[in-house]
Amino acid sequence: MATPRPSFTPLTLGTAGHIDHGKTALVNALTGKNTDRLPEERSRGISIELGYAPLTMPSGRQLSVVDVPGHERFVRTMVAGASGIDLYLLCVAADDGVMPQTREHLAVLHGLGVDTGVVAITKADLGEPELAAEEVRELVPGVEIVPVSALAGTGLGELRAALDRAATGLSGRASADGAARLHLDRSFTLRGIGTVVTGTLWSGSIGQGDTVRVLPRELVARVRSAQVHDQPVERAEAGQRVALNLVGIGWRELGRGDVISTPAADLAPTYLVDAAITLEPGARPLRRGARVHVHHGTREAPARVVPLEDEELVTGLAQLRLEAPLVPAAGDRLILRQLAPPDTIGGGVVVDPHPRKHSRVEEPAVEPAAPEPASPEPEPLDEAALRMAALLRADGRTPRTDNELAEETGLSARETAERLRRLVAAGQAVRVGRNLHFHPEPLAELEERVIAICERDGEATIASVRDALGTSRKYAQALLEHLDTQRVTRRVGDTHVLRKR
Ligand SMILES: Nc1nc2c(ncn2[C@@H]2O[C@H](COP(=O)(O)OP(=O)(O)OP(=O)(O)O)[C@@H](O)[C@H]2O)c(=O)[nH]1
Ligand SMILES: [Mg+2]
Repeated sequence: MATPRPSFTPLTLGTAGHIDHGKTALVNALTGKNTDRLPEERSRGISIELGYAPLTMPSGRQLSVVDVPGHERFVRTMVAGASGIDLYLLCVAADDGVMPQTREHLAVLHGLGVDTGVVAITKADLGEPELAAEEVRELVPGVEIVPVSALAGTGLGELRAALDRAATGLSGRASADGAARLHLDRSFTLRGIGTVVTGTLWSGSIGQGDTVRVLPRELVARVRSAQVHDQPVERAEAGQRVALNLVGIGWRELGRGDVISTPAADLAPTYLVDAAITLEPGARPLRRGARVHVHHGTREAPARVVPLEDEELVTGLAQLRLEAPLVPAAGDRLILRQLAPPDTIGGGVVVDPHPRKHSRVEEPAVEPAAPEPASPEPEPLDEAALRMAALLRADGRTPRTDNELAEETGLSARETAERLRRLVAAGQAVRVGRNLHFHPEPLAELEERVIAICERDGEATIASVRDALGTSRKYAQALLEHLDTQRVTRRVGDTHVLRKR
């Protein structure tokens, strides 16, 4: 089998835009593929997960499309999807105009350095496309704007041509040679095939027979086969969206956020990152110790910010002290989000992925230190630890207790605690209470929801959290106590209120 050399630079196009602004309908009209595949997406009429489709352009170029959800609760998923894209298709509905996630998605694109794209004024059969276009022109001066209707099928040819123009001249990641880096967005199993993972190859190439490392956990697997757009290839190249069939690893042992690399790659998980940060206009300056969520690739981690140049950070160098590991390289883009209220506040570029711990400002006496990892080097995870990680991942928002994990794995309480400690150090678990650990992803989602409750009601109680999340009292209480210890909320009698920033 010959490796087809793409005649065009492989590029990925990401949708962006507020909920219900017609992103998925437009991708469907352009590609013929409905990227809302989950039954829940179809019944609720909203996108929840990332969707993928190939799009053939008038020039013959094929773009990989990533369709993102617009719901404010799924911005984290949007950031993971946008982290691999080269150009955007921002959708603004003619009958609704510029809305909060129009702005927030633009902030994410800005933070990621994705400044090429086209704006579609969707649902042009409704409302006033010209009014919406006017709002867009103010927000993104100079961008090409095309009114379209997925329903009536109008404007699609113009939009394809505009996208083709935008793609011309983009260099993408094709020239990014060196070690392979694949940031995973999905892991699943196919009957008779086994573990399949997908993602965008940020650099290098990867193919059949390669032995690969899975970071941050340092697992090892072998590539049985590789595909690009459902076509088998001998080697996938930088910039392409890739699916790999892996052997020697179960699909639950890896997933979104993990990085696949070659053994020789100079990549390692880190808890400290020095970055050049730029906050969005209007974002509140960050003081030492401010807690943010840092997104890199398809992964995210809570962190404390230590401005390195001044007391407060608006633009400049900062050290990010991460509570879970990321796997960045120098020059990579980061996104910063605040949890309360949830919003994208800026972006940055990694200056040093493995700095020593330093700060220009003296340690304040009262600022609680970020929980320090026991050791910056993740300790090896054995079979039992991996099984626990898989169980916690599968349990999602209602994880079994540490005791139940011990029972399930047949380990003693001490052995279980030791495995959990290593999982915490590897960013695969977060301790949320005595006898309770969560996988970080569902925990981050729950945190956002509790903060939303606090903002709506002015406070959260065990009962309100239990009811809003449809969970039990036990989990509601553990969550609230966790947020208190993380200094996101503060307990006042029987209620919990957001801490003032
Ligand atoms: N009239 C009209 N309705 C449209 C058009 N495009 C989409 N819609 C409707 O708008 C609603 C939302 O469309 P989606 O494509 O799911 O919106 P989305 O931006 O993908 O939404 P999220 O992914 O949840 O953010 C659906 O009910 C569509 O049928 C259009 O061109 N004209
Ligand atoms: Mg959608």
